[in-house]
Amino acid sequence: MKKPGNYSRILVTSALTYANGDTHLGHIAGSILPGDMFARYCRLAGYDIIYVCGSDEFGTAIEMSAIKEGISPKEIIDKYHFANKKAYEDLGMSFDIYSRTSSDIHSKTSQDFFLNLYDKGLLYQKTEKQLYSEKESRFLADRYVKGTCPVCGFEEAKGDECENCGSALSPLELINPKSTITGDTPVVKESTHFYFPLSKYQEKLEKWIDSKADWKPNVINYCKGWFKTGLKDRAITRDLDWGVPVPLEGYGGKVIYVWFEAPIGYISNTLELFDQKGEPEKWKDYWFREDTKLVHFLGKDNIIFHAIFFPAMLMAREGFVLADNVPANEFMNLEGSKQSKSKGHAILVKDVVKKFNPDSIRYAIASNMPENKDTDFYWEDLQAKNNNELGAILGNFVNRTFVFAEKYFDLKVPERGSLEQIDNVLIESLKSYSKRIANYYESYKFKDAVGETMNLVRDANKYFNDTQPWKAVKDNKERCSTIINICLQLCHTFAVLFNPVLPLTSEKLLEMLNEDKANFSWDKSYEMCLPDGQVLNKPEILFVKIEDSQIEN
Ligand code: B3M
Ligand code: ZN
Repeated sequence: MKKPGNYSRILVTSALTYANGDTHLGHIAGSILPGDMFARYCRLAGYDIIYVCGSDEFGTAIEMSAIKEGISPKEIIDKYHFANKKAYEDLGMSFDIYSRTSSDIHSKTSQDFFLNLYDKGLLYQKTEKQLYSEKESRFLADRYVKGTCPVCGFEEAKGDECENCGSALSPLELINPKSTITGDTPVVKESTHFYFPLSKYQEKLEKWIDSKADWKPNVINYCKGWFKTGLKDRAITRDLDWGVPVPLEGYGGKVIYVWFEAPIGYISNTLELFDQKGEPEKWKDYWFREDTKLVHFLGKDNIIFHAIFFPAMLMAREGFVLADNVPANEFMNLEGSKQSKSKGHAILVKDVVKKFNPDSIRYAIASNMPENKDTDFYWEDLQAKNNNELGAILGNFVNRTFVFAEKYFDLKVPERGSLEQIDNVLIESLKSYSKRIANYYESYKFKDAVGETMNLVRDANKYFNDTQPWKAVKDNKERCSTIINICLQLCHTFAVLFNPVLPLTSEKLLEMLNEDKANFSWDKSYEMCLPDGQVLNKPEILFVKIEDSQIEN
């Protein structure tokens, strides 16, 4: 295995998707696609890498949706866990495990984590005022209450977060709070909860974040904003029935706060993965060794939990590796406004994969990825990217190369004779392209990686046009043979370099090239891997044109 820099292995996570609705392109652009592209690149680069994700199945977000759908929380997570798992598979995501936080292994891992901190005396109890609905005879935790954000005045802030300004809130901070279920105004009652002393870790966290010179400025600025306000200790239990029970006698009716246990889902997923592999101890290599590179992919609304809260928990737990990077993305909105499953303003993955080539969807998102600012998804962009780039540039190059191979060279790789300058210039450029694109992936610049890969295809098309094989085939067949040989080698290059974003197309190209998987690595992406005479398989059209009628609402 190759080593990624000073590390020996890589652990990649994508934010666990709430199993309370169908996953949409906002999730894909924020945390899922960047995680998958990075994981696919790392595998091709020869690193020891695992990629974990799964369903986030507790918390009031689940309960709210269950109430809205008139089913139980258990029914809603079973409905959407499997629906989202399938949606990700259909969109070509390559998790090593996609598990769920309602699993026994997750409950045990979360409770052990909680007890470790409790036994070390790091948690303390505090009786505090909570919002209580007399009508519903329940405490209104997190999403059970909404009101006006005290920071930005947004009137639809939730009890645990304001999606408008990204602030982490607690229900009592809301102005004019109302129950999200009944709309009634809650009263204030006392309740006792366990607290995690987050404030005690501020200094350590600041030092740690200061050491992250290569983190995205938007992530650093979010963290510095919270440091400036001053980190407050956080209640890590709730008066709820739906959740991981507090593992102590006398705490019935209380569960562990979802944002305390959900990130532990990355650990329990890793545990489960190696249990499945029959190597039950191997998970420790990924979580307890400092030469593990841990990278969290997520949207900006989850930065506080992945760059501050979870790292502080791991510092308290001791012995766990901390994130090497948290390259959070901004939002990909839908034609101007944030995608939201609860508001029904989203493009659902399950719908879009029925109508369009999954690779075209991946490519349209990746080439407009919200890496440093919000971007917008427009159907016209999907059509343009598919027709004018994937079809007209990549598909066209592959198609005319294979047409020549089939028509004039018996669908075999023709001999590569003596090279001319135009051949050498292109062949020599492959190594620098491969290195540049690798650097983009290594620094989470997916938009640049995809753009540069397509630039190479533009060069390939120019090579095809400048060498004029349609003329050479008449008056210098040997020259034509060399040209088509090189164009087929380029198809191998594209099969590798496009794999992170176009996995289906990459597979089709390998099939058409009848290629040995041993050549399928980043290091071999710029080599002339196809031997003269290799039998090719019949070509297929890689991208079908998207017609206007297909994108009209
Ligand atoms: N379920 C994503 C969200 O806020 C949240 C991520 C958990 S990652 C541990 O929709
Ligand atoms: Zn706000």
